[in-house]
Amino acid sequence: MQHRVSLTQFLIGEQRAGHVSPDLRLLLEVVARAVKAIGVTISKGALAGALGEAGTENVQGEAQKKLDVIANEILLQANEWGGHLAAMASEEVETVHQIPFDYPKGGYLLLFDPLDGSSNIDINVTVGTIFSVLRNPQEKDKDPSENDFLQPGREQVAAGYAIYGPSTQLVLTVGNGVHAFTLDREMGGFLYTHPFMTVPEDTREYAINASNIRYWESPVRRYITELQQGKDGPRGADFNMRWVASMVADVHRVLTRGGIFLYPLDEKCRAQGGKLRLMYEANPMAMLIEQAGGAATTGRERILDVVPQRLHQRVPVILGSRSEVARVTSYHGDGAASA
Ligand code: P6P
Repeated sequence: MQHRVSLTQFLIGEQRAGHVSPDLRLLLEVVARAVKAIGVTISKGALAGALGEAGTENVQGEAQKKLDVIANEILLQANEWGGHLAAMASEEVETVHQIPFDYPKGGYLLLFDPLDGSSNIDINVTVGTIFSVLRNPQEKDKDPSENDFLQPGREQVAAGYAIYGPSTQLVLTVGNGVHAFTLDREMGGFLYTHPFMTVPEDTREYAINASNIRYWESPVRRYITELQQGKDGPRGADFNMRWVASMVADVHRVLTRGGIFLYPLDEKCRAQGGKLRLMYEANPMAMLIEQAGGAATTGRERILDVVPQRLHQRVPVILGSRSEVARVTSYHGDGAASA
């Protein structure tokens, strides 16, 4: 039987190579245990009485699914006591979640979308958990403020996601490439299955919610129209489209076989600055994509260079195969950015 390296062995190797500190390694192990627990609850579906609406709204004004609330609680409770974190921030919680006073604080900030794509839960389609790790700029024993979280994505020390699909996988970067681990349900541990994932430079596959075409800015309308014209159009080749409406699933496909994922600025979300959240969706996914050789922009600037103004800030997201992201971004630079 093939011997597979465990997540723990991988992280100890990264620590010995100087890519992670002992505390960051332990933090990532806690996150891995939390997403295993989330995956177990999700896999039970209706049997756990966990489907359907929670009857509450999150800070985004979105109706929460029961599993949104459950996943959020699992991550908060798993990470409060370990001593690796100074504070946490969640898509489901308006303000910074401070570490209870009777627990020690550590040097990191953890941000997460506990259950991304939860509108897919009740139809049994792939969902995920997205997380980002920053250094705490605050003195050790002071409660971090929201401002302490407002660091550009290039400051992240780790980023990743769990994808709850036919298999449960943990996809992770600590700044030394992108690596994926598959959950061995019998042993209950993540095993190293995908070393150094890379995004092909070119692609013939794109992902966008095409029902928004009338709301897009002209550079995106131009780009998508050219793809739809296929070999008869200026691109001279046919393209395929996928849209799961679960960012983790769509980005995992890009990381696995290439592609370009777009949730661009449109007239519906212009007032909010975009649809997807910068701190715990766009930034971690942008770090993963760049670490895998791809690119990630808002259409106008590199996502990892965006200076955050608010914890739940939203941004346009265009990420994936480098040549396609460069093309769309260049169209925005053609001065045709009017809607
Ligand atoms: P739409 C899920 O709600 C999410 O935040 C992302 O995971 C996903 O890419 C996007 O929104 C889907 O948005 O407008 O297609 O439902």
